[in-house]
Amino acid sequence: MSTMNLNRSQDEAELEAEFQRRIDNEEKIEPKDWMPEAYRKNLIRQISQHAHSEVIGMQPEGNWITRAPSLHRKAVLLAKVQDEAGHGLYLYSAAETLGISREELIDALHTGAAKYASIFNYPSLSWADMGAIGWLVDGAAIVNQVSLQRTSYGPYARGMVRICKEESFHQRQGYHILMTLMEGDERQRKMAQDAVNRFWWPSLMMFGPHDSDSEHSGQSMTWKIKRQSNDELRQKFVDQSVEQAEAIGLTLPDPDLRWNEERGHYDFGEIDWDEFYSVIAGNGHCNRDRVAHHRRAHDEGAWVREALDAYENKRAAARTA
Ligand code: BYC
Repeated sequence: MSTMNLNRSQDEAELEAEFQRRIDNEEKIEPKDWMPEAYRKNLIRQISQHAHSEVIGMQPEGNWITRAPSLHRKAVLLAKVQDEAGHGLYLYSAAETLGISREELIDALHTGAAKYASIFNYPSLSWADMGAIGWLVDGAAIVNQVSLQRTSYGPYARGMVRICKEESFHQRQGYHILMTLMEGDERQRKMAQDAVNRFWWPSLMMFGPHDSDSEHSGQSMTWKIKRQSNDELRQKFVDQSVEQAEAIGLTLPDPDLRWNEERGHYDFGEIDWDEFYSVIAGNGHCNRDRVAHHRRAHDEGAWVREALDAYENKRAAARTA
């Protein structure tokens, strides 16, 4: 190794040690700070996939806006779906602070290079699904995102604080839909139970593979990108959901679910990991439709982006003049 290269790798090692010291001290890393290239790449991966999930996640609920059972429910659902677009915006903006463009991020979604949460590849078949999505999907997202409020990258952590406030409203509106159906007639109660039966297991999959199979967890925990492991967060979600289900008379579709006095947690059955890996590989019920729909909406919005650019150029020209 030449002396110049040796000096460079020594400098790099010192910078990396200082970086880890700041992380260990709970300091936030900000966009202009030095960071290892692998930290930057890992964050772009996670934040952009998080953003894609928010935006693709608008589709299953968007499907029911025109069929909401009352004007009140329609207004609430519309506001909720708009919030998801906002979450996508905060997250894309946070990813952009790491030196990647919005076009590159969207392109990765369209080509399949970037994933989004597996749950959104399941269809929304009934009005009760709006309840199950709000209660379980947003509920699982909150458990994960509360933990991410303490993530080491400043813009991501701050985005999470705001997102969590909105998610609490989302979860309550979902629970309220299910509660109302459970107070209704036999058909309505069946509809609510059927939605929970279909969304329970995919919600548990939202937390990712078991810790022992989680490729990124080790490094992400050292860098405090992740603060709690996939299995820890999944357990927390199961524990909170059991009582909420019981309170309104719903049953969770898992015969192995029971309180474990020794552990102080609920035991639960094994997730169908073949299904999980098949869905994240692109073979879920809705993968192709979700991405095709996003592509179409993106293409149809091209004129808006062009108009914004033209306006910005005009303003810049006026400033120069
Ligand atoms: N779905 O090493 P692992 C919402 C991938 S939206 C798909 O454990 P990591 C809402 C993983 O990406 C909220 N893929 O990864 C919106 C990796 O593949 P790559 C969404 C998954 O990153 C609208 C591979 O499997 N929340 O609330 O350490 C309406 C190995 O996994 C999944 C977030 O996005 C999955 N479920 O941990 C309603 C949270 N799980 O990237 C509601 C932010 C794993 O190497 N993300 N994979 O190709 C995270 O916290 C972490 O990325 C995860 C995974 C816990 C999801």
